[in-house]
Amino acid sequence: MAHHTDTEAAYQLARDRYAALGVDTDAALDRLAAFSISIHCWQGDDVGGFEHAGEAPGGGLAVTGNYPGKARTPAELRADFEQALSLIPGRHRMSLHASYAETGGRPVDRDQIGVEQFRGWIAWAKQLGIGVDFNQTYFGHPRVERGLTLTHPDEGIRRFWIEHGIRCREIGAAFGEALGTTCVTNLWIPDGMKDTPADRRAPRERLIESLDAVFAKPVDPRHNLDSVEPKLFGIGAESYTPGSHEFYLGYAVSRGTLLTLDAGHYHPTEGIADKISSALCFLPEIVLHVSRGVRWDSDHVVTLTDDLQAIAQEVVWNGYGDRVHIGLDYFDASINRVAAWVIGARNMLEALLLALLAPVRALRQAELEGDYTTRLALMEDLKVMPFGAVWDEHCRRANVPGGRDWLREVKRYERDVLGARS
Ligand code: RNT
Ligand code: ZN
Repeated sequence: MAHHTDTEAAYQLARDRYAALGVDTDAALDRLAAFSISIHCWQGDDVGGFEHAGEAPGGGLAVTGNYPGKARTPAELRADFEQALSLIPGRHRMSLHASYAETGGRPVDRDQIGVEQFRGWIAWAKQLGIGVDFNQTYFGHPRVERGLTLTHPDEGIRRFWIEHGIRCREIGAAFGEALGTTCVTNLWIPDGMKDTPADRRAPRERLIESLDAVFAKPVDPRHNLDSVEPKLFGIGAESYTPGSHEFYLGYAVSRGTLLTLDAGHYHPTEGIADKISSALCFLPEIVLHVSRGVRWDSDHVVTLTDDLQAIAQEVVWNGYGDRVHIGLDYFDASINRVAAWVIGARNMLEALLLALLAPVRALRQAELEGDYTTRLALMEDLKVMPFGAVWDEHCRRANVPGGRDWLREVKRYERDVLGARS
């Protein structure tokens, strides 16, 4: 492990290099510390939840791998999450799914859940001092019939899922109120068609009706904000999804909900970075599900790709920090799950730091003057700046291992804690 003085010495050199570019690294670190990432609970147990152990989520969500040590209970999931948090600089949130309800051994169906099933989560989050975001769970349930929920032609099935949606907003508001920080409740449905539909219109019109019923009752926006999440296709829904991008963009703008942009939900070369400033021309706030699509999978662990950097640049360079709720959404069961959390969250923060360390004013000045040569040259020069030294200093200030030292902690946790699970 690098001695603290080495980290600081490297930082001083880096600070001077950035200062020469007109970038204040200390200011960048202060701004980075203010970012709060909503870290998804579902990486910890392969989107399992606690309703019925061991069932695949379905709904086009495929989790592959069987790395040992998966969390089997709320206590284990919380312990693993806390372990991950201890290795991620900053103060972050948890994004929880309704399927993580604690029903105390008796079945409580999705149209029956309420805040009682989430008291344990509220108490835990309160004690940890973290905020919670919430998600309706429209998958992994027998009433997802033919892969359909809120768009199902059967009114009874729609009604069941509408009731679920309503209850989740109430639970979200309870989280927000109890924890003193607004909960964003995110609605995504798996509905779609494997093959060419004969009717693209009716399911969308049913979806509007269902959503309007879910969102009918006003909820105090200080406690809960609603967001809707588009997707273009999924496994088993290759030909049509009623809840597409245009559909939800129109819905969010007309109804005043937030819109969730998931980086894995678009066509392979279609990033979400460029959608951010467009959506925010018409919506006050949006949610990001930062993920990494690889071919047909939308949910690989977030790595420090150009796509991720482009997302962070849009948020930082446009001053959208207050209007964009950054969340993570991926699941990989083929590697240590705690490490998967840590890697993705640290990469998100690293991307934000890279964006904070760019001389935006100089870049934009060159652009305004039509000097695209300078703009390109500067953007490329930035890639070889000593960013790692600034990141390590950030970790040091946050009392979190820098570089790859965090991995040693994960390995120790795997040996001592995860290894004892069978
Ligand atoms: C699915 C959506 C959705 C889920 C999680 C589990 O494609 O991205 O957000 O991944 O809610
Ligand atoms: Zn998502």
